[in-house]
Amino acid sequence: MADYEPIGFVVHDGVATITLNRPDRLNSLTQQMTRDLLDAIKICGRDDGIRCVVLTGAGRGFCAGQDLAEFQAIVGPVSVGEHLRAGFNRIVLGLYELEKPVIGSLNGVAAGAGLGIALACDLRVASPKASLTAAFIGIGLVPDSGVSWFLHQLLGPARAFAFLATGERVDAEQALLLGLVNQVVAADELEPATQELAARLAHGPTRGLGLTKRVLHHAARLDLAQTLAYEAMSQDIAFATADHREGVAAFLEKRPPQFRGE
Ligand code: T3D
Repeated sequence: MADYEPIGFVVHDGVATITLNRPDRLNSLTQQMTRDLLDAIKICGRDDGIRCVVLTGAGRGFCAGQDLAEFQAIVGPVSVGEHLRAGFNRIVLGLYELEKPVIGSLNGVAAGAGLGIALACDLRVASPKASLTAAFIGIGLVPDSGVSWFLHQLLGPARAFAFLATGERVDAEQALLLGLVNQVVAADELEPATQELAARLAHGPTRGLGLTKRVLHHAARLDLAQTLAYEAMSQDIAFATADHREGVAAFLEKRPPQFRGE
């Protein structure tokens, strides 16, 4: 297991928990954190023993986006666009394309690129202490880190524009109503509830879950006929897995399935 400082990384029983760990700055992202987070995501992709990923923050923030103090020193030698392409874009795509379920465990505020990272997770469980804000407009920037794309998908264009243009900060209950989070649990229940969900997913048919994620991503940009074709192709792959055979055998033998992620 890698030994990270600004990023906690723990693997237990098939669940990798990544903790953004710079609580005094609401886990805003430095270049070091960005690199370490990318490394952690890479490990999650390569290690077959990891079957579910949890992303959370230490302290009272989830992630407040780019560290704005460090940002001053970064831009100049490289352009903002280059900085995004080398860092946040790869984090967001890395989480989105990981063929394993990723849970965002939102302990506190998610802002700017931190919102993009939260929205790149497949599921979001939030504490009542969590809040979401795009924040970009407050510093005269446009949405990045996938925030425009995810908000357009989740809210539709008009509500997405209002959210982005006002910089509104929605609390966990509002986020639930808007469909930006899946579940709100009591603050002291956040970790156990997240880990329980993660354990359930980590004991699921990992290939089937990864393919489900891929099929949904394709469905977002294909028409029905193309989606039907993509589903059929993906079903050929899922059908060939040991977990599919185990699922059918368990059903016929009237016992719980023992999926192995194979
Ligand atoms: O190339 C590129 O990288 C460009 C791409 C940029 C992507 C982005 O993410 S742009 C958006 C950057 N993020 C923001 O603009 C958010 C800035 N933060 C805030 O607006 C507020 O802090 C929050 C709404 C997130 C939370 O407010 P609140 O009142 O709960 O906390 P606070 O008191 O503002 O923050 C607590 C501390 O964290 C505070 O430090 P202090 O006063 O205790 O010493 C604050 O300065 C610090 N902090 C919060 N966010 C950042 C930060 N320090 C550096 N960078 C931050 N992003």
